[in-house]
Amino acid sequence: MERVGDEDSPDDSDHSGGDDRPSMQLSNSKSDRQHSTCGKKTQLESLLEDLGLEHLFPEKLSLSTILQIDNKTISDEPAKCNSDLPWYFLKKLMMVNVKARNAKCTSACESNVDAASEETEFDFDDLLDNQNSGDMLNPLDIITALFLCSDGFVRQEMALKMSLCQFSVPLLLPNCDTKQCTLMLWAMRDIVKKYRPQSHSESKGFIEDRIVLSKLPMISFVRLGECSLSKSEILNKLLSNSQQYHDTFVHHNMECGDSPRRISNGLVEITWYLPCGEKNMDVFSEPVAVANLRGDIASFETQFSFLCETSAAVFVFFDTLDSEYELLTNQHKAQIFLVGNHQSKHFGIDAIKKVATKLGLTKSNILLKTKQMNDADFVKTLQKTVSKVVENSKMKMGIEQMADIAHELGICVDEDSSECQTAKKNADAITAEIQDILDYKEAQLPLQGQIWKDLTRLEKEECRLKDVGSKNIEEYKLREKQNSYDMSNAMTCFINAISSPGIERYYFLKWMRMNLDNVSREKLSDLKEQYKEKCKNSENKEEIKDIDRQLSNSSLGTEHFFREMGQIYEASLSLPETDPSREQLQHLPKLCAQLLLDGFPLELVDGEASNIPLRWVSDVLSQLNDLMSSKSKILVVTVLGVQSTGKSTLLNTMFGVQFAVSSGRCTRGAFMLLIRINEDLKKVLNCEFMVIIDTEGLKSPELAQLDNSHEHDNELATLVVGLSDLTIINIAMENSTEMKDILQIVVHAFLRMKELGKKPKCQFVHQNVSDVSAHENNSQERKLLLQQLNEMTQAAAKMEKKEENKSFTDVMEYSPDTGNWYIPGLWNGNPPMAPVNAGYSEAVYELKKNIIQMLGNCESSANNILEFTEWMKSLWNAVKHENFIFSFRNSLVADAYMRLCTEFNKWEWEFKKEMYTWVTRAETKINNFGTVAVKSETSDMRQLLTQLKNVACTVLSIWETKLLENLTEYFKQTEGHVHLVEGHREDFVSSAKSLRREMESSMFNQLTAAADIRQGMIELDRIKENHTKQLEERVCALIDESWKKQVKMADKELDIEFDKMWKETVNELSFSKQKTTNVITFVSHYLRDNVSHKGSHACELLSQKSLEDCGLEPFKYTGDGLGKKILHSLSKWLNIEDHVMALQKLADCIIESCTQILTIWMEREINYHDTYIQEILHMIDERLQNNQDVKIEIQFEVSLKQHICGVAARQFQKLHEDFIHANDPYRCLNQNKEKFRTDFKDVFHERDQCQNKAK
Ligand SMILES: Nc1nc2c(ncn2[C@@H]2O[C@H](COP(=O)(O)OP(=O)(O)O)[C@@H](O)[C@H]2O)c(=O)[nH]1
Ligand SMILES: [Mg+2]
Repeated sequence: MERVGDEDSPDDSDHSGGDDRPSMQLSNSKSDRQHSTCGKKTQLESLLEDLGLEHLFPEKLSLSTILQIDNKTISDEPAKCNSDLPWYFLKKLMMVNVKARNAKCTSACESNVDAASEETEFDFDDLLDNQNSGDMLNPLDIITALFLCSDGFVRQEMALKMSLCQFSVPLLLPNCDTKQCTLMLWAMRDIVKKYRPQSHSESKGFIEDRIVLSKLPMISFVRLGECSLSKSEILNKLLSNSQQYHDTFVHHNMECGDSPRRISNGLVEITWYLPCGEKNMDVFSEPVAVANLRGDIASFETQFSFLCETSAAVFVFFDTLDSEYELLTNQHKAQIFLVGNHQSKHFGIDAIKKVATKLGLTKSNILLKTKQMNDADFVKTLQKTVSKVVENSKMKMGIEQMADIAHELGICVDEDSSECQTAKKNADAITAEIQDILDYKEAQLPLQGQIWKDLTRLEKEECRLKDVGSKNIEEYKLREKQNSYDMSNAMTCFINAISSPGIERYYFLKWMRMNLDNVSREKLSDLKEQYKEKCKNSENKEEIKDIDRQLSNSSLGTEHFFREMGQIYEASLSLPETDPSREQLQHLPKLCAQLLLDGFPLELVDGEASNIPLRWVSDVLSQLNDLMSSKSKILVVTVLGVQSTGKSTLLNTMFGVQFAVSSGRCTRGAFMLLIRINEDLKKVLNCEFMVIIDTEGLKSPELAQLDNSHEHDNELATLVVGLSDLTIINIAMENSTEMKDILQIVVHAFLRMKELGKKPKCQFVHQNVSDVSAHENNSQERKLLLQQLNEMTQAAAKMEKKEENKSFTDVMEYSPDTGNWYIPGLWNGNPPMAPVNAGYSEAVYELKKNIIQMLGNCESSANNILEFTEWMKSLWNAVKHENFIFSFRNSLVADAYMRLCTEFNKWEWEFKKEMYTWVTRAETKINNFGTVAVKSETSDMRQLLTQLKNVACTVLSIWETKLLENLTEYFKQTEGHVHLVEGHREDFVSSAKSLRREMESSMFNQLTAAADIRQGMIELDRIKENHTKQLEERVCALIDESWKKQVKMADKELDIEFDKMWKETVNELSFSKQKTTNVITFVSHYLRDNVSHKGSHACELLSQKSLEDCGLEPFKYTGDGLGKKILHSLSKWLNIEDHVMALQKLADCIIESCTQILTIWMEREINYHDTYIQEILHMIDERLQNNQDVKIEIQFEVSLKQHICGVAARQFQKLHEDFIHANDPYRCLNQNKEKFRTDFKDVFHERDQCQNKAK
């Protein structure tokens, strides 16, 4: 269709005037000469060769290549030769640097300048000899070449970043060799724009849409023949608002913009004007797409036809309109506007008239730049015309719809490949089923719902010693339940699709991601609207909570599918190894490992359940290890910060990755991804991969209302900081408090956990600070920050009895001088039309270089993936053990809570002791019941018991009231941050109440037991008292009988007779046998309770040894564990010796005291009571606390308590058994059995003899 070969066509760069024509000609002829020397090489080939890209054509450049970190990443060196240019452009573009297009080789121009300045006598002709030699490459050529060489995913990335920079992006990509062009539909699919048209400006609502789906009017700008107006520059002015000019399109007056275009003629670029809803700011009040064709429409008829078919209007720029008007009259669909320059030499009004009549154009369709007009005036006129078109146009079309038109015109679409189409079909099949997201998740992704949350709870409870024992069965049941689900339709499709070979799976994942985003966006925007509405009125707490839940429920992304996959896999592991449905899933970890290696993120922590699917993640990582060369070293970088403070944006800018950016979802969790380090940097960094972890949903206002929010946030933060070699702490001024809260808990948790043998490095990033003097001005603030961090570290250290940690830097590696980065705001101007701020990109780049440098100098805690996995497991285990601290907002609250606890424990102890004394007295009363001394009061034991119980209730009530009053009093005081725990007040009130209930039932039991014993004893006494009489009666009867029968009773028969009689007596007894209990379990319980607040390490130590095995040998403290680290240093070694000895002394002392108390109890012949072990523990605590001489390590404390409790438990058991033994009426009676038997026989013989004598 095109009539003229490009090589012959005159240069058609847009340029503003004819003045620099000669140089253009010159450069053109130069490049022509070049071409002729190249022989048979085509134009495209020769350009690609100049750029060093020939090996990547066509479409061979992949994301993994451009994302890897190499020498160029950290060197600031400018491009030296043409083959540097594409990489220079890509590097800058990936970091959304708006200066990316200003790529130029330094060698050429600098040498010119240098030469000129050195020469004393210079040739004036040089001044005219433009530096723009033929070597210079037009940025459009570089962009076109890169697009031609890139695969679909790089194209998407480039288009996305270009649109963030507010650069125009290719719509139709030409191939100047084949004359074929391609519609860049896929490439633009990732672009999502937010804007507010006039119609929404009242409500302050906005539209967020994937731009290829938005139906917008398109206005196209093309050139016919020569034109002295710079079309692109005029377009840029047209699109810029008055305060801020921005180069959307590359134009002639830009750096290298005047270099001849070698391959980019026929390129159609597109950009969008999107309003912000401010009348005074918006150039157009409604959104509009603007397309720009490079080159002459006479040479690119296909492109022109396409534009005429798809646009609302086509503006044709020209100088002369002689023969070409047929080209214009052939087209029908779009409105045609003629734009001419009256100032041009070639301008002829006659031709215009002719064309206008032929096309039936009115005056408004013809715009001429007259002599009286300057550029600004002209642009104004143009704006007015375009506005009118936009307002009245019915021709609105999304880019997706343009695909059909493209096909009709023989234009390819970049989505035509079968891989892309199959992938789309597969993805659509899954997402088309989604009606209601929550229902969908329940039906199709059931394993991650309540079951997974229950499993999580179970795991944590087990670790936190809340509920021991039943775990395994319950877990098994839950896994069984998971297995009972057939794999859902959606999951079957999903797994099949990601198992597809080659590039198809990546297309599929991208389609899924985009489809799901579209669905979620739709559902969530409505909920967000409601949320905002409800938040205005803070009364609606419940409703807000409900919307929160819905928001959380309504988010759906690919991570949910992967999460389900993980659960299916984990559940299958509980099946027998040969089970077909288990075998079927064995390949999943490998699949995911491959994806990770290709740069896809893996969900590390599922923030909704706040758990790591450990088996799944470690199997994936172990497969990853197999895929990488086995010793591949890694370094871990994490970003931490409050929700929506630009963390993902920061990482994406820094590493060119694609973490989800504020897509309106409310997710929580941590994702990791891998970035390859190129050969040239491996040595320097001493690692082959960088692991980047992004956290989501921390302190999210939407999630804050949900239960366990603090706990989940704190767990997540602690885990990721612990995992990383370097943590970027992202702070935006407005929410620095929340970040400080989290940091406190992280530091606090670190102090409690033994796992961390290293100090995590951290860097603070302050976003939205743009002043050049930021670093200077904020030194005060930095000091303050550090001071606050120090204070809270001290508070935490004090609570944990680790006072050697005096400052934040004792726990984390941080330098106030080099550890702070000030990053200006992301946008330069007002979104949506604002490009990314160059200052942002540059500042992030500085940070990136610094981070990489720092990592080069750091010793990694985990050297390879396997170690990382192990490290993660043990860290997570520690986090799971750590329940106490995570539930607080910050250390101050935790501290205040602890204080209250201590107070409360005191009151509780007092209460218990008092009740114990009372009960002991009551017991005495019961024991004395029926004896001569106290005969008076009541004669009935049951009556006495009831009486005592009534009194007990009164006493209990008095003490309960007292406890509650204490609590009220406590909350009245102003010191000690009492207000911080106001929220826990109710807990303590109910604690008091339940304590009373507990005491009541325990006291009643005690009284009843004592009464039982006493009753038995009374009966026993009665038996004893009566036994002589009874025996005599019985004996008489026997003797009578034997006389009657004339037989002599032998000893044996007497025995039988007695046994019969005994049995009858026993059967008549009203009391039963007393049972002994296992005291050791009670002791264990109280010991655990006592230690449980001392951190995960303490709990772990405790669970390592059972109490039965404790205290069997004399206590000997070796100081194991603490000595290991510093054994090598002799002086310290000696200190340790001293230290250990001091501890041993203290222990001996405490043990001695305990032994004394125990001995006293043992001598008293009383029954065991729970207060005894509590008293022992109290005493140990007191002694440990009061000791001033030695620092107490947790290992020491735990093992000492275990020792003492072990000894005590055995003694108590004996005490208890002895008591029962001594006080069981049943037993007492039995003890007397033989005596009775002898008595019986004696009486018999005596009587018998008497009888005989009498005869
Ligand atoms: N004004 C402004 N907006 C930003 C800045 N950084 C990020 N954003 C925007 O804030 C939103 C949330 O960013 P995102 O990276 O998803 O935050 P994350 O939740 O911390 O990961 C996005 O729409 C960003 O474009 C910034 O420095 N200034
Ligand atoms: Mg994020």
